[in-house]
Amino acid sequence: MRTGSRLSAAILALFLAGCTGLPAGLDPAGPAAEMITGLFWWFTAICTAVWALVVLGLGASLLRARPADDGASPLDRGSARRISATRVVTALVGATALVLVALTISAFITGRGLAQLRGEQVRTIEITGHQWWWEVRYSDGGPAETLATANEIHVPVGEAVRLSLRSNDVIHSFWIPRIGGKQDLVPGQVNHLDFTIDKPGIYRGQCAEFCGFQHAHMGLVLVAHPRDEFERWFSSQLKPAQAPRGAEARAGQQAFLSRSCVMCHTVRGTPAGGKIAPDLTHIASRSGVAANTLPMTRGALAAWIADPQAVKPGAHMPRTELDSDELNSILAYLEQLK
Ligand code: HEC
Ligand SMILES: [Cu+2]
Repeated sequence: MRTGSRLSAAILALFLAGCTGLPAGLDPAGPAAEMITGLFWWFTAICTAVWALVVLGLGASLLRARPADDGASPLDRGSARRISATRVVTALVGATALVLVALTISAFITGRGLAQLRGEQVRTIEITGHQWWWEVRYSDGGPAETLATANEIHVPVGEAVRLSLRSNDVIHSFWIPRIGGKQDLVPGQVNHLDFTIDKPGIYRGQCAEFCGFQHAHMGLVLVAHPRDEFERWFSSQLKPAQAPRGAEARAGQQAFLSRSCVMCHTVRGTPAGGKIAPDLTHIASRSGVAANTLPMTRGALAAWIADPQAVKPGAHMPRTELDSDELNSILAYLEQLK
């Protein structure tokens, strides 16, 4: 008993010390996530009740006095007993079926509710999964309003958003626990995820389907802004890259454009037009490097560019031999791409 109570005290202490607030999956930030969280609690309540009843029944049958030992074999105890046992088993099978039907119906109702949220869809954002980063494209407003970024989705709060999800290679899964359900990104198919966010904030997400070596380093963030702040973000991202300021940054741009970087990366406003890697036009405005594997600092950028394979072994960016002047100038250039 003493060990038991110590164990539960330890678990409680862990909860109080280690967790601030609920786990992300139970802390919804919008209607879709709220519905799913509601369903989770409903399932938990029903399953807890069933478990408690089973344990009570088990306890009761263990505690019940045994029939007096009259020497008869247990097999030919009175038929009245057998009939009551049949009734009990039938009733319990019926109850089990009822519980399953109730859970199925509630899951169905939640699914319908989620589908109805799709009503007044406003903004579509295209998300493409790549091994191991997220391409994010805004192309609702025609060619003049099209932009691409990576590993960061910006949305206005209170506006219905539809993500159209594709994959460039293998199956990935999009999951930001606080905004709603998970959805797979399947090659050759377009899936959708609809949501609205109520509170401004930064919501962390992660690829949730094993997709190869660096799957665990395929993080993303969703930033929900008040509408005017979102409009400012959007119009600053629409602009082509700033021209480099200062001799070092100019040398950096030259180095960037003369190296293999341009084969894979785009920097709008320069000849760099590679399409198979993250768009770097406003790289310095993002909060993370390499699908949020590292924070956006000069040191992290340097580590990544000097040797991507040391940071993220297997990532589809090869190591480029750069001398330290070249590396420093490229860093000076990229840091200005706000
Ligand atoms: C063969 C294609 C290729 C070449 C060449 C290449 N990159 Fe990359 N780069 C990638 C890919 C793919 C990623 C995304 C890797 C990941 O996160 O898994 C990436 C990521 C990056 C990032 C981080 C972007 C972000 O938003 O997280 C930077 C910065 C970067 N590359 C700079 C460079 C520079 C500078 C060069 C030239 C010295 C270069 N790259 C050459 C393919 C390439
Ligand atoms: Cu993955």
